[in-house]
Amino acid sequence: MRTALLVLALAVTAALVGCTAQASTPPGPVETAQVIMPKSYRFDPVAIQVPAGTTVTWANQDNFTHSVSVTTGGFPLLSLSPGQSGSMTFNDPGEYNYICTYHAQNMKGKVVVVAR
Ligand SMILES: [Cu+2]
Repeated sequence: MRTALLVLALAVTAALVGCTAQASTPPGPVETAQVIMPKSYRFDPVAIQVPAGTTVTWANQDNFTHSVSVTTGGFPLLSLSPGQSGSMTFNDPGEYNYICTYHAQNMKGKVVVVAR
């Protein structure tokens, strides 16, 4: 019993140390599950970070139709008219780059999925 508690304490300490190391890294992805497409032709924030299993929502607030297409595949293509929102769920940790297929040169974003 005492050993189990000690192991737990060590695990918690390790987790805290991990958090501290992550917090000190320079500006990375924003921790949010909401991405806006404001005027004009961009994703905001460009890079987000979510825990595994999170449903991420994109809201098109621009005057043009945009899409969200994860470049590695395996995800639905979201095509969003002005004023529309769409979402998809990210279950596996990893980095998922995505583009708007209509404006692939200008509109690129990233979802970083971390283990819970
Ligand atoms: Cu677009």
